[in-house]
Amino acid sequence: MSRILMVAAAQMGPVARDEPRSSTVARMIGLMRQAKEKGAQLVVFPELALTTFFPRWYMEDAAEIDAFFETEMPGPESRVLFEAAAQLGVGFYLGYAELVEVDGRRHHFNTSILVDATGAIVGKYRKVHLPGHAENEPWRPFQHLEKRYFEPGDLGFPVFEAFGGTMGMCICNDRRWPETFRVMGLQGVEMVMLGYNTPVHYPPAPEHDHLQDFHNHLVMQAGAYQNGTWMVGVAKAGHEEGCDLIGGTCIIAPTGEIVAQAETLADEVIVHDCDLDRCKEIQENIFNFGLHRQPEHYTLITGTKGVMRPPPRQED
Ligand code: CDV
Repeated sequence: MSRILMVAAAQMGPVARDEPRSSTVARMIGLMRQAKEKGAQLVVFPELALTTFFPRWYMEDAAEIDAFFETEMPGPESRVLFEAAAQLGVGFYLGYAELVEVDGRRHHFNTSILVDATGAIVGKYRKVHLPGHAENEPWRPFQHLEKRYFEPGDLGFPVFEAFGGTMGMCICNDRRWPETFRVMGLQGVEMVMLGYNTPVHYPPAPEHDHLQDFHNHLVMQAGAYQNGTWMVGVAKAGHEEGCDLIGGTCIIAPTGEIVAQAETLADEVIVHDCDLDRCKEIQENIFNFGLHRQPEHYTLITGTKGVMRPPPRQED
């Protein structure tokens, strides 16, 4: 028996600061059509796909900042994406900046949604691990102000029964944290979707710049294998507003093997027939959690945020 889900990873090239959402959405619909022609049932788009990666700029003006956010989803410009998906009969994962008001308080999140083949939202995730900093740091060639513009997600790492399987979402920096995958793994996740914007240059440790592509695949392949899940990682890539973003969009099998990978730093669609039943090869064997995990030894992971070193050894 097999449960095949053909998934498409829709990498996007740069989005300029002044590119209107209507143009970005038209590009995305083009990618969606290509994906459908290849037979895809589900299309995964990048993080913050509707706009340029705005956390690279320091801004103080609330209206200027909020212009990058969506107050409704679908909104006036993104509605056509939902309509195209429903008309084509494909689902999608979309990353965007979300602005919501709850009890008179405004909240900004770095969000992704899962939309089914009828155009209905069936899942939402808000980015938990926000990298970067909150204040202007002029020594950097560009800023990474996610801690200024977003608050950490408040939804945890939910999974969703959709597309014939158990689907999970996370966003960019989340992929570097094993906890992200394990929390979804413990809910039986069978496919994790993730969009990212990752600069080649990492100002706090530029000696690692040449390792950006390696680290990108390293963490996603490890997360897939250690939880026996399919993984779809999708970049916004290329030279965006003076900043080089890595590509490396890929689809990873539950064994940790990359089975499809983008070749460019531009708009590009790759697809793969993912047999969700292959998750069992790992989940029922080497990483059979129920059989092999020893959670009583893992309490530090949820009980502690930073490093807790042992007390210094007493001299005799
Ligand atoms: N958008 C991101 O979360 N980017 C981070 C960079 C700043 C390291 C990432 O983990 O790729």
